Amino acid sequence: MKKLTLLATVGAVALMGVAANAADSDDPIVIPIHNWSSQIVMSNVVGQMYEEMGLNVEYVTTDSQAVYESVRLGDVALELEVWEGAFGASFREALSKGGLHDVGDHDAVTREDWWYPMWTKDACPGLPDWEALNDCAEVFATAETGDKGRYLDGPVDWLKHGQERVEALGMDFVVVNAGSAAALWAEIGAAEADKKPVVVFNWTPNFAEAVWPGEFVEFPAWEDGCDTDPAVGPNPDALYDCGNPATGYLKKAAWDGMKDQWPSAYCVLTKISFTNPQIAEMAKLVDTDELEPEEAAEEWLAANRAVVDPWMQGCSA
Ligand code: TMO
Repeated sequence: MKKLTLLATVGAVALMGVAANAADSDDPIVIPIHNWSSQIVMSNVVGQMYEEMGLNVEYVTTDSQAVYESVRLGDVALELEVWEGAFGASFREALSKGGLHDVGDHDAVTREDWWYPMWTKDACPGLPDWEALNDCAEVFATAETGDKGRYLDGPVDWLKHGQERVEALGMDFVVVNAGSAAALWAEIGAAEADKKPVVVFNWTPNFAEAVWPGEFVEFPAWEDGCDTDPAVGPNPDALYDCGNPATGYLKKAAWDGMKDQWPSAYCVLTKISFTNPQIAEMAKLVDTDELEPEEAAEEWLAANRAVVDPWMQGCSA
């Protein structure tokens, strides 16, 4: 029964030239989904590619740090967006325990850090320097933060360590965690009409860069060990006294068992490499165009067959 289903599926899809290898399991490939749009759309794009190959796919919403333990244990098959700044530490930790591996980098170069829309510079002309930002802290004060500035950090599970950074660098800012990515965009959007100065967590590639020109705050440059060795960075007694990597990686990761259980899917994963504009477009289809992630993925795929078809054809049986 199992075999018949698989053969029928492979037969049908073979017409499209992207058949999965008969050695692929028909168990669902479990793909984890997190709480920012590009990751959700990219996961659907790759899931839809796998479905075109006759493979079964299931999506699960998971915590974006705990997922590395899930990949290591094979509870999910892969992770498509390992951002260096947010997840490098959890990824390295899981790597050292074993069970997952690095499937290579996307073409994309990433940055995640304190960010402001350009109008903010009118109120704080020394930007993007972090010390100039700190000298302007009162410009960002709100009823909630008293005479200190408000910094809206990402949702807690992204572990951005904003509070530790404020303490390590002696900054006059209060760190507030956004409940969702949407709360970050709402903060910028609400400030736009009056050109109110705001500083929030943001990243690239993202849809936001096409909507609000802006800049990242320049903190002391990231050095390896800034999050593990107090001696690294300008404050000899503190961790997190550096910015995030300004040219961070975006990796793919897989459970070690994936290549034996779904060799064709694994083969495609090794070839996948999205660029900054492609990833920004994935986010835009949801955050600006307001499509559901599944529809956004369909639309993205339809517009990018020339990108994905060679990856899939290169992995056909
Ligand atoms: C991990 N993120 C892209 C939200 O910074």
